[in-house]
Parts: sequence; C-alpha cells; structure tokens
Amino acid sequence: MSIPFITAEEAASYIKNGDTVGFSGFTASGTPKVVTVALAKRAKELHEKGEPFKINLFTGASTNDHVDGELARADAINMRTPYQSHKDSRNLANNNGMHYFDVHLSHMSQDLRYGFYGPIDVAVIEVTEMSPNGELILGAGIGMTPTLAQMAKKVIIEYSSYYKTSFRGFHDNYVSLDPPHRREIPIYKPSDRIGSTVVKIDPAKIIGVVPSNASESIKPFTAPDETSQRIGDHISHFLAEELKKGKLPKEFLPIQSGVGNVANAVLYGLGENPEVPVFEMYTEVIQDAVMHLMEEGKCKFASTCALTFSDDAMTHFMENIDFFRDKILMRPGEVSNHPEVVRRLGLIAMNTALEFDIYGNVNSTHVLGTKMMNGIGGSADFSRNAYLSIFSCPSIQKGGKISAIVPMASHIDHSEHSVKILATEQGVADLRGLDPVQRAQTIIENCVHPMYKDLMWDYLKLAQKGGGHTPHNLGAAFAMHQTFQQTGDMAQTDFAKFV
Ligand code: 0RQ
Repeated sequence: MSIPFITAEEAASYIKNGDTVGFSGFTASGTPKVVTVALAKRAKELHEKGEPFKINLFTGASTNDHVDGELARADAINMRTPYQSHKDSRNLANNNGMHYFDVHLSHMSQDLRYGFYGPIDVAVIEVTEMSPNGELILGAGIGMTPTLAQMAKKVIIEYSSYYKTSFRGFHDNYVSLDPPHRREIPIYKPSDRIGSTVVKIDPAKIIGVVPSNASESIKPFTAPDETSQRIGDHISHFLAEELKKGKLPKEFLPIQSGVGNVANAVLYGLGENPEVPVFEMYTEVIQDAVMHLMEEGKCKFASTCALTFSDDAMTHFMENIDFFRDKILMRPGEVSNHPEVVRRLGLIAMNTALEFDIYGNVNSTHVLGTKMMNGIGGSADFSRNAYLSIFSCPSIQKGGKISAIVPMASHIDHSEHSVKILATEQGVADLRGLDPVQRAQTIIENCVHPMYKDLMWDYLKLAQKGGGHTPHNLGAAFAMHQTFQQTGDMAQTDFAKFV
C-alpha cells in the first residue's frame, strides 16, 4: 500500500482534544520536530475560539522545545509523564497547569502495555528511513518507540532528512513479553545484541508521512568549571583506589552516567585518569564527552537509549560514523535501564543530586521539597541496582546561600539504602558498612562546604540529644530550608534556638 506524504498541519488535524499521544525519542534525540509545532498552533487557534484542546503527552524522557516547549506554551497538555526538563513544562507542572506525574523510565513502556494509562490514540514517530512494508529505522534516540508502534491506534511518521548518513545498524529494538510470560533479558555484556535493527509497524495504521529536516537542537556543553572538575577528579581517584584494593574487578565494570555538566565532567575525569582502565558503558544517554573518550580509546563500547550530542558533536559523529559502528548500540529505555541487566552487569552508576542529607538520602527532583526540577529519570533504575551507586553535586549553590547537604532531605528519591558513595568538590564519603551516625560524621567531614561545617556539626549534636538510631530533631530538621525561604540564606540558620 502507498503511504501518503502530508503536511504537519494535516497531521496535527488528526489529533483530537483529549487524545493520548505518544512521542518517539529520548532527551530531545529522536523526538518529533514539526508535527508538534503545528499541533501547538492548532491548540492556540482553538483556544482563541473558546474551544478546549489538550492532549496527554507520553514520551521516552525529556524532549526538545519543539515538543514540551511548544505544547506547554500553547497550554495544550493535560497529563504529562515521565521525565521533562524544559523550563516551560516545568513551570506548567509547578503552577498546576498540567497533571505531571513522575515515573521511572524503565517502567514507562511496560506501564503503558499493562494498560495503566489507557490506550495510545496516536503515536508521532521520527524515522530516518522506512520501507513500504512498515519497517522503520529510528534516529538518534529510541525511548519507548517499539511499544508505541505496537500499541498506537494511529501513527504519524516524521521522516527526517537531517541526517545525511544512515543510522541503520545502531539500534537494538526489543520488547519484553509481559508477565506471566516474561523471560530474562539476555544481555550478559554491554555489546550483546538481542533485538532488531528496525521497528516493525502495521502500515495500515500510518496516517501519513511528514517530511522534516530539523536537527535535535541540543546546545553544546559549557567547558567543565573548577567545581565540576574537582568532583570528577575525586570520583576517578576513588574508583582507581577501589581497583587497587580489589573492591572492583581488575577488568573494571561498565559505567552509567547521568545528564548535565557535572556528569560530563566526571566522565572527562575518568578519561584523564591513567589509573582508570579502558571502560565500557551501559547507560541511557551518551553525551559529547563519550564520543571524545571513544576517539581517544578510553571508552571502548556504549549501550545507550540515545545519542544526546550537541548539534556540532552530532555533525562530527555523522562524518565519522563508520568509526562508531561497532562501538555503540541504542536500545529502548525499557532495556537500557532495566534493573535486571543493571544488577547482572554490576554497573558503576554515577548520577547527580540536587541535595542530600547527613544520612545519605538523596533528592534529585524537588527544589526545597516542593518545586519540580526535571524528574527522577533513570537515576533510580540504575542506583537501586548498581554494583556501586555514586551521587555527586557541588556542595553549595547560589553563591553559598544554599548548602546541598542538609539535615533532612526535603524530598527523597533515593533512600539511604540505595546510596553507597557521595561526592562533592570537597571530597568523597564512602557510606558502605556505616551506621547512620557514622554516615553523618563521614558526610559532614568529607562533603560539606567549610562555610557550612560548623552548622552541620551543631545539628548532629542537637539531634543526638534525642537519641535514637537515626537521630533527628524534628523541629530543626528543615530549619535550613525554612531559613532560606525567610532570609534567602541557609547560613543564617541558628540551631541554638532548638536546644
Ligand atoms: O539553578 O538553573 O538557576 O542555575 O538547580 O543545578 O548544579 O546545574 O545541576 O544541571 O547538573 O542537574 C539533579 C537537576 C542536576 C539533574 C539535576 C539549582 C542550581 C541550578 C541546576 P539555575 P546544576 P545539573 C539520567 C539520570 C534527575 C534525573 C537523573 C537531574 C539548577 O541531574 O534532573 O539523574 N537528575 N537522570 O542552582 C536549590 C538545591 C539546588 C538548587 C541545585 N539544593 N536547592 N536549588 N540547584 N541544587 C538521565 C535521564 O534520566 C534522562
């Protein structure tokens, strides 16, 4: 059958108010870029006429301005999940302008298949190649596209001509059977291929094909600042020592690394440390740093869900694609983040925190316990199941008005039970085998900024007066957050008034 080319506006007209729409891609890469712009325009026009128009928006992870930005600004989102990181959708979530709920990325596809969030009315899928019988070659990110292709009642294809070189062979598409029929995921090393290079879709479901030539529009990373570099150096030194002590196998273990500038700097730190051996990655995103580490021979293989390269890095990747062909596999988020595989491979998981407390509980998502930043993403898929779970962040924020280490985390994404190592630019706290008070002492000694050390010791002493296994003074536990809200400076906290 022949599948028609249609305009973005025509495609958008097939999406109805109240529809649940699934989008391809993961962290901008592989997300649609033109249909959503037309959809946002349509939503605004309908709103101007007094007609309602909102969709339920499901994706693999965060998207780009073309999806979250456009649709948030058009007030066209009713329900949104999972991870988002666009300022406009963040504002919408924090102002209760949409129903945002935050799901582990490894759960998303299976939760959809289980029917937890209802049917998928339409899927919008970016492809780089397709055949008339419905075989799709995806682009730079997979997300939950194989499940969307199975479930969606109707599909709109965005055919990208941006990439001048073929992605064929980089994808490993795989959908698990659902319980009670599920089997193990047969990945025993990061480079094991288990699925298909294509996503198969029933051509009868395809409404039409919309041409696009837009890039991912990912901005280049800023060069690591001194703080990030110091965090990276501490972590790479710590891992090198672990190797020497025999606590890590001499072959080393695959690395998972989160998103952002700190994560990028940590990877550069590993690359530059001659005591850290050549490594593999089993992770959900690879950023610019990994491409450079591959070219330097420091990273020999990466399994990922997306190539989250800046536009310049993507051009470089495309120009040298043959070098990377046997070094990268892209998999659906359900597989890239699967707890079973994470535990089997024994990953070294390195993620970034907003804040953590003196007992090792980590907040990755909520500023001052209330405002959503991005979401949990894949951080818990990895950290809960890793061989070593490491969280890092700068010890202070906003010029020292905020300490990232607090008496009690104002929101907990990763509990003390899942967190083994904490690092700031001050140093590393190894929490393994320590009781809560020992953990608090180690964290204060090694991770807290000097301007907050006395305050944290004051809190611990105050808390210990009440006894208990995990000492807390419940009146004072959030005093630093409250002082920040009242004065704009956590350092003004005075624990004496709680004595
Ligand atoms: O504010 O933007 O106004 O400057 O938060 O802080 O230090 O630049 O953080 O970009 O490395 O992101 C945890 C959000 C860190 C990210 C988080 C303020 C700070 C700044 C950003 P400004 P940084 P990064 C795999 C893994 C969860 C998901 C995850 C994240 C802004 O890593 O989303 O790990 N993680 N996924 O000033 C108040 C604090 C603060 C604070 C920082 N304690 N209180 N404000 N800020 N700490 C990837 C995927 O899952 C796809």
